[in-house]
Amino acid sequence: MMISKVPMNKIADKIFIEVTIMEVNGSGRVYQTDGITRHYCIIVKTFKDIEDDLYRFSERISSEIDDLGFQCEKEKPYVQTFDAWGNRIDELVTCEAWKKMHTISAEEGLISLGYDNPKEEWRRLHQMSKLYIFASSSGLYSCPLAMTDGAATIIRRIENPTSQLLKAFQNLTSRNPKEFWTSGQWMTEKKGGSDVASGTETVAVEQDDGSYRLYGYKWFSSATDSDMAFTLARVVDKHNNITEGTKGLSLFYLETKKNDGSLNNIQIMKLKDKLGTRQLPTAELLLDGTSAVRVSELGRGVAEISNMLTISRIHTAFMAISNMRKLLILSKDYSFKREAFGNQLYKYPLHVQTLARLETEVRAATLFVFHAVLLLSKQESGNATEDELHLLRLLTPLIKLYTGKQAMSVSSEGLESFGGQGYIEETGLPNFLRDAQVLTIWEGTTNILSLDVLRCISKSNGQALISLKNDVDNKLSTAPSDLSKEAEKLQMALKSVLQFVTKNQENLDVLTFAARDLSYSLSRIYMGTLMIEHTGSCGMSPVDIYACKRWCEQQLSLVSNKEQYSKQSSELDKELVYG
Ligand code: UCC
Ligand code: FAD
Repeated sequence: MMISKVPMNKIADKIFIEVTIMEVNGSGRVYQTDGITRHYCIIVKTFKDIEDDLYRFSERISSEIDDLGFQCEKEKPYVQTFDAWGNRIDELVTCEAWKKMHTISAEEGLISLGYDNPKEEWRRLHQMSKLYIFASSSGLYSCPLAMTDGAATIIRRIENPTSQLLKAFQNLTSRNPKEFWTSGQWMTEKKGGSDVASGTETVAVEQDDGSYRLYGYKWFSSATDSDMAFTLARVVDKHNNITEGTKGLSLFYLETKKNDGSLNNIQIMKLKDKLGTRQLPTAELLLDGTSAVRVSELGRGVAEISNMLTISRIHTAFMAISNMRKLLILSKDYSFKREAFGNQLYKYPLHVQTLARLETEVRAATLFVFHAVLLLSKQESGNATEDELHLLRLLTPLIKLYTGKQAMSVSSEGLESFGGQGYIEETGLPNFLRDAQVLTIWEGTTNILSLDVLRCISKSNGQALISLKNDVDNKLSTAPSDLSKEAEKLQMALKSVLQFVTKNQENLDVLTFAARDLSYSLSRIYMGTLMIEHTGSCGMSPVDIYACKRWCEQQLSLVSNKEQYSKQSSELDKELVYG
């Protein structure tokens, strides 16, 4: 049977690449397509190399990669548990397109770009711009890449790494497809994925040579074909005891295969049957004496692996904006092709209004996510100020949690814009919705990330919020006069959020109860601020002003009413849910 999907046409690709460039640059340029005039921003000279690379890569995406991505969706991975002679082999079988994604990722430097030239402030922006246009066509190969990037960051942070770790780093950041490695990140066990401190039962037994053997059951492993992994386990001391809780968890490095190519005492128990991300081989793994090396101090596993989470959470937000943008481009394209009641869809203001609302969401999200990467670039190149470091720490959970939710609503509306075809598998469209749902779950659920926002605020003694306020004040101080009302609205909303936090700083119960609303409020306020800043810096168009106004029309501060976080509300919530 021939399966055809909605084509990623040249115009769609071009818009995609233009939007990417908009996010990394600063002065004005007009781009016209299908009657829609849009303003984009480019400092061509400074970014000439990046721009050339992005255009070339976008050509490769439309001519080669997009079809491979679709192929990955059609040919799902599976496990061959036994060979013809009954020997247990647990061989993970992936399709040719998936393997080709590995080659492309190395050739295009999708990881190495983030690590070459450590002092170069723009390298992360370059890398992430490529990932932005790659993710939605990658057949979810961007998932192992996210963990690979996180793993490289972990190794780079290790003082005096062993030659084994140095070699792993070289492999993770290689542009040679034969040498390029991917990494897994195994944190989740049956008893807990959010609460790894209570959930982790895997133990590590020290060997005479100082290495360890791991015994346990890893409940989710999404990069099952990876060459290595970082994982958490509890070291068994010489009295055969372990330490419970976070303080008992250490971080381990392991290679998934032995020198002879067999698995490192790992059994692939099964591949998960999932709602979406079906391209991805997500497995349950039994570690039965897996050889590993401890890479954190004893009991510092969670703190260390958090550095990996920072990177993979940023990648998750990239997948969100990449998928939203691609679906929206396809919707816009469809509105010129589909006729109903005698007109093409784009002639109906109500339909265009629906797309305009999505466009506003995607624009705001794109600025939000790219801004975090700008800060990451600064941090890694040693050029970030104290305020910027605090802001990066705060924005990381915010971009992940907020764009994950946006991806769900935008995908749902985006599918609807295709009518019945949005629901039909052969179009390739249902994947957008299926794959969006995971963005709110993996790498930390919305609530867990909201609690991480609180952790960040409390660990910095509130400095993270002060840094955010300074930045918002600074950005809004140059707001164009056409947007002064919106700037004021944003500032009022932030003031009310900060007052709420200050008033309740001693009341952890209220803050914890309000964590999600607080996170949404901060996200919306900061996204509005970035939109105004962006509009001011790239030669305002009426459309940009309109988009800012639209964004600021929504409820910016959700936490102004403290009563909703009272004990009484909590009791009523309970009654409402379980009564
Ligand atoms: O889902 C996964 C992979 C999916 C596939 C790949 C996706 C990428 C796709 C990209 C596009 C396609 S891997 C599993 C992900 N799992 C999680 O995200 C876990 C969620 N749970 C949490 O985040 C929790 O908040 C925990 C586990 C961190 C909480 O644990 P504890 O035991 O309550 O932790 P503590 O005691 O609060 O923190 C322990 C230490 C502290 O440092 P010290 O001891 O110095 O005070 C914390 O400050 O860890 C530090 N810490 C952090 N540091 C905790 N979280 C962070 C953080 N986010 N950043 C910095
Ligand atoms: P739970 O912790 O049981 O959460 C259930 C609900 O309770 C959630 O809504 C959560 O927000 C809420 N909740 C929990 N605690 C609190 C609280 N204190 N306050 C308020 N609400 C709370 N993990 C890996 O380690 N490696 C992988 O490669 C990997 N790949 C994955 C691939 C897929 C497709 C999926 C779906 C998951 C994958 N995971 C992986 C696991 C994922 O990271 C976890 O499922 C996730 O972190 C949530 O953990 P949990 O399933 O234990 O949910």
